[in-house]
Amino acid sequence: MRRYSAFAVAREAARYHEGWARAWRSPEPKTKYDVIIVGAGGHGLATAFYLGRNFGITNVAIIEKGWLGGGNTGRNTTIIRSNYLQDPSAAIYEKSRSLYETMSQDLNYNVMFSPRGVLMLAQTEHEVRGYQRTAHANALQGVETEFVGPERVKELVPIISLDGPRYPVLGGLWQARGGTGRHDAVAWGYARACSDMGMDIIQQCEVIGIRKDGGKIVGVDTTKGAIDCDKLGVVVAGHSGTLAEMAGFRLPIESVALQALVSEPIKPCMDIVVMANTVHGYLSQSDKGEMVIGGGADGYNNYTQRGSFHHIEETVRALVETFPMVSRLKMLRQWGGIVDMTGDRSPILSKTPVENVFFNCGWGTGGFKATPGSGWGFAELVAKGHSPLCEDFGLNRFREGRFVDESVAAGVAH
Ligand code: FAD
Ligand code: PYC
Repeated sequence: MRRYSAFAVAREAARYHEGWARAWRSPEPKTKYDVIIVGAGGHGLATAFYLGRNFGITNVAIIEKGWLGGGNTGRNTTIIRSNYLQDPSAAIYEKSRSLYETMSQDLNYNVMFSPRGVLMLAQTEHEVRGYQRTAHANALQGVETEFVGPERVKELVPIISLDGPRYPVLGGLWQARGGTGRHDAVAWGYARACSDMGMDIIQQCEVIGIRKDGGKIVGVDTTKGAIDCDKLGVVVAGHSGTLAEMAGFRLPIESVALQALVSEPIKPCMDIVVMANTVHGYLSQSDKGEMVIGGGADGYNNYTQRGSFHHIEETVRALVETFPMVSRLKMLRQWGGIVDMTGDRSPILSKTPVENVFFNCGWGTGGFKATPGSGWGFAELVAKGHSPLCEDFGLNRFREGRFVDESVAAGVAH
């Protein structure tokens, strides 16, 4: 793979950009791989990358039913933070946040990580207490956050109205090293590096069956034929329940649509990310100037990758109270993704009842920020059978009642 650099950009500019190579190969599947990863979202690709980079396992196929990064990876609002309450969560999300800091250099691909800071507004007394508790927990975990008062909130976000009629702003949980990243670039960067290591990324290829022999994985059936493997990692977010059914067990997961929208581009007006979890709305400004707005999840299970008007109305109505300027914006686009929700709102990174089949799912509404950390830990689990980062996120926690409860603590109250 030829390295991307300022020199390469200048050279290609001089010859009409005709010398760029394709970023990744599109091979036909081989008959057998050491490891198959199902799902070329950020988490699947990151898993494959760290299998190669950290464990030297490169006879790997990543199988994707659509196009790589076309699932939730390309549909999220790109918020990156690690201000979780429970220790196992803080460990994996902080590992992830720190990997984002060097990701562009590690992948030789500009993922536009922007550590502009993330502020979670406290708009009820309950939220004030909750976020103060999280700030204390984060201090013990080595995660830098602080609870700030309304004056500091106004300094950080001058366009905010502190005196909302329903929910005045009482303070906020501030993580200065949180921020955003370009979600497609994360998938593309990992894909390019995986392809460069000799891994096969097979797009437009749906896994339709999982073959076992004596309780052990043998391979998968796909729309491009049967492919054998020694180990299988399933990383398919909202479709995890379907793949688990193919493998012969059930997962404690529900799939719902979560949606987002963007406004027309406007001049720079907000240089941090703000989340207003009580009213279910979050806001940041993209480099193009669009206001990126996230809303709530559907209240019923479904597999529809699109939004619904009542959510848009609800989200925008709520945000207008706190950000009156939103009322003057035209909205450009809206979309939805299918998120995989567990009861304790924590992920599943686990062995399964089928030998050498591993599942990585349950990231729900908050897995973009976890992409590199999840890949790092899950690769270790697949390669070695255990991983300190994944230990508390096994399937057995649901049977044994050892939940990692982030359902309200995570501050994404949907
Ligand atoms: P995906 O990117 O969905 O990848 C799974 C892949 O598996 C898909 O490409 C799919 O096509 C493929 N697949 C499924 N079934 C099969 C099959 N049978 N065969 C082959 N391939 C298959 N998180 C944050 O941290 N910050 C945010 O701001 C944020 N905002 C969000 C906003 C919205 C609107 C949505 C929908 C999500 C948001 N999230 C956010 C959550 C985040 O996007 C996800 O948790 C994360 O992207 C999941 O990544 P993934 O790689 O596991 O899944
Ligand atoms: O987890 O930070 C998050 C998030 C923001 C929007 C959706 N999820």
